[in-house]
Amino acid sequence: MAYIVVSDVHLGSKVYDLHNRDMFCGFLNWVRGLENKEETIKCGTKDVTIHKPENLVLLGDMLELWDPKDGDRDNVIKDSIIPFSILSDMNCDKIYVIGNHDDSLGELEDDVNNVVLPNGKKFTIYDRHYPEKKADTATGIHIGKKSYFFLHGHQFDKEQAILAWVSDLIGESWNPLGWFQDLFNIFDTKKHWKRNFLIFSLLFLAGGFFWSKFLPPVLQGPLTFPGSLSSAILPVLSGIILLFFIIKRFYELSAALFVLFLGSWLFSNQSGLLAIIWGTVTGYFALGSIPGVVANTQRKFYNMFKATDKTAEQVITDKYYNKDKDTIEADIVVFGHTHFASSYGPNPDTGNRLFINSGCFYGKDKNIDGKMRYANTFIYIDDGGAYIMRWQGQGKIECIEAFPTG
Ligand SMILES: [Mn+2]
Repeated sequence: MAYIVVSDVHLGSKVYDLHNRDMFCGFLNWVRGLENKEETIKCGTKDVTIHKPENLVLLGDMLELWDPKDGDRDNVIKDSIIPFSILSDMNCDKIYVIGNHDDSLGELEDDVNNVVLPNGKKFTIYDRHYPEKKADTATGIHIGKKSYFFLHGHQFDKEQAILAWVSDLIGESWNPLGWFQDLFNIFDTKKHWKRNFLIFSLLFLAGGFFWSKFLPPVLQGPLTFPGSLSSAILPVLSGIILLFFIIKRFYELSAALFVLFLGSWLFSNQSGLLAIIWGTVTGYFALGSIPGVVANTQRKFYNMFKATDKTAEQVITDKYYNKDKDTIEADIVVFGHTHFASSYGPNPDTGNRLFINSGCFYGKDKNIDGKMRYANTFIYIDDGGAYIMRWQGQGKIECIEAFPTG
């Protein structure tokens, strides 16, 4: 049984350099080719043979849905077409574990569950980790003599804890910045948020100035019901028709009628009508610009707390990882998220588990405090052990670290 694990490709990202996408596609093609030709490479003194994997684990942040290039999610689709075409053609099952930058795909967990591709291979999405939890503990899967557990790793971030807590509470993924990102991807907002923000500010300030002088009488108008019975006939009739439409489930019609009804009532009061128009227009420009402001500042906000470039050791020892809360039952925990292919443990800090980080296909190699943080890394696992490896293009592989178990 062989597994290959990759994470953090961030397809569609702003700082995404096409070089990484090309490296990733080249890598996928190489994995596809393992079917016909196994590859033997040197890991220290040992020769390791890389077999065709039965499973390919995509360990999160494959897509950049939080902060795509120009804030435009179309760029994610553009960057994904080629890699996903190759993926669908590969002769192995695909396991997509959701990360934080692609967490909205978690909603697909029930839909994309053992979906069989034309070549007979399966594609499955796991919202949290692989394998899934059974009862209270999550037991790893056995490959050779060891058990392995796969998760993206943002779960170890202190800063993500509040999001996770609220998500657990309401029973669905909660991500306020994702909500702004959704709003930002409305065409008018995406293209004109700066202009819209200017208009919103002007309307808001002018309106504020105006209503501060006229607010009391304005509120009196729309909030006082018509006094005489005769003037109540029209609203009552409209109400009955409205109720009829709601019962018949003509919701759009009901909504339109309600607006008309409200409008005609307010029409008798000029300032009330003006307030409605002002509120609607100002609201439109607020929605058409504030998500742009948020979407364009969130990167700076996130960079203040980001866990990127942390080694597996830093994740554990900086208390990003809390072993007392850990319910994972596995010898080896494989995670990504920090973009730093590295390992830590087993020792008491790690609950006597080995932690291996799959690194990334993102950016360039970088020397960080004397340690190389490589781009374009992956993990190969088979019965003989686990290996952190580095794709250098053109079929060139280098072994970074080996964890023989056999
Ligand atoms: Mn991540």
